[in-house]
Amino acid sequence: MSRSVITIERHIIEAERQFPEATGAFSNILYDIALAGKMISREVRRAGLVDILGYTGGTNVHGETVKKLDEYAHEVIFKALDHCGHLCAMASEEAEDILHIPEQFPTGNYVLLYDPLDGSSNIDVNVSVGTIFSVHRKISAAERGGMEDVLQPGTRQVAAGYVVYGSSTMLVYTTGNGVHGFTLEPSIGEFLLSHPNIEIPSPGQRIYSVNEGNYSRWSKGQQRMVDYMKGMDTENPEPFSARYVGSMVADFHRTLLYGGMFMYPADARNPEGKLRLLYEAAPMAMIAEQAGGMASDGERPIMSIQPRDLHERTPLYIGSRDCVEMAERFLAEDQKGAKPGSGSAAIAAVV
Ligand code: AHM
Ligand code: MG
Repeated sequence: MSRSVITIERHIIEAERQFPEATGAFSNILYDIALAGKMISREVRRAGLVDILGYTGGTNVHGETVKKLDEYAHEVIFKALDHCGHLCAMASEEAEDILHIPEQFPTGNYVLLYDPLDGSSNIDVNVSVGTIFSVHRKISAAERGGMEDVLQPGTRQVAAGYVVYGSSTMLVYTTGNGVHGFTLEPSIGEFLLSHPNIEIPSPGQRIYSVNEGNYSRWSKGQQRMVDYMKGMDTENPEPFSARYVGSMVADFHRTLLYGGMFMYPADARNPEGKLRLLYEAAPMAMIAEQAGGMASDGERPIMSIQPRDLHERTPLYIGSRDCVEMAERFLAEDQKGAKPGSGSAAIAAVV
């Protein structure tokens, strides 16, 4: 007997029925994000034709000026949601300031934050990229929203998700009731439930994911942890595997399904790390926590950080609970000024 097919629309409607007081506003926001994801997916699939079709930021063969794909993705999401009447404002990694809903459209009680095309430098070499989003409730009295509405800590997110444009296109999201993954069936243009109730394995596969080219700029604790995971420490003779795509959405997606840890630490050149708190770290932290994993800046939960700036950065350690706890222990050695190698015995119990 064939299994029943659950589209993302059906999944959202069934979730909404559990809340009789729901107005449907929140569900509409999620549909519109899914629609924007499909449109971006279509263009990413054509990115190999970049010299013919454009998206170079320059001029195409017809002599027309064309947008870069990340600018296109930024606009598609804004335009898919600006008129729905459910948002009072948006903020995008591609825009310096808060994005207000145009005057001609009604406003609503939510705000959307998004990174339209994360890892976009990978497009030209046919490597996976992704869109990341999160939704908050409006908290200010301003009809068209204000900074207070977009600068909220991760704990106040009411939904978070991402779309990964990989060998297939997948949308993964949470509304605080587990994490669910949908794969785009291109012939019918629908996201179908393929990964219900995703849980990060813990202990998961022994995989670490980091740009190790920055090793010389890391703190001692960070260096010792990676040495430990590479089996260079007598306490851990069994090395982890290393995997690093360089697109956070792809690296996080693997971590969500297989376990292990993705990190983008602080380093001497980027003392706050590279990734953005609001557009990258906080949404993924909500997903990780909902999947039974953990996300930390090395000391405290990412979800607890009160943002001060729209484009604030944070170090990030995210994945299986045991791995992220291990990271916090190694990094705590930096605070104590411990000597190299001194923490490994305590850490060994965790892995
Ligand atoms: P972007 O927002 O400019 O695309 O940068 C974010 C990306 C992440 O997807 C990825 O994890 C990271 O940058 C890779 O950085 P690096 O090249 O320093 O390893
Ligand atoms: Mg990004």
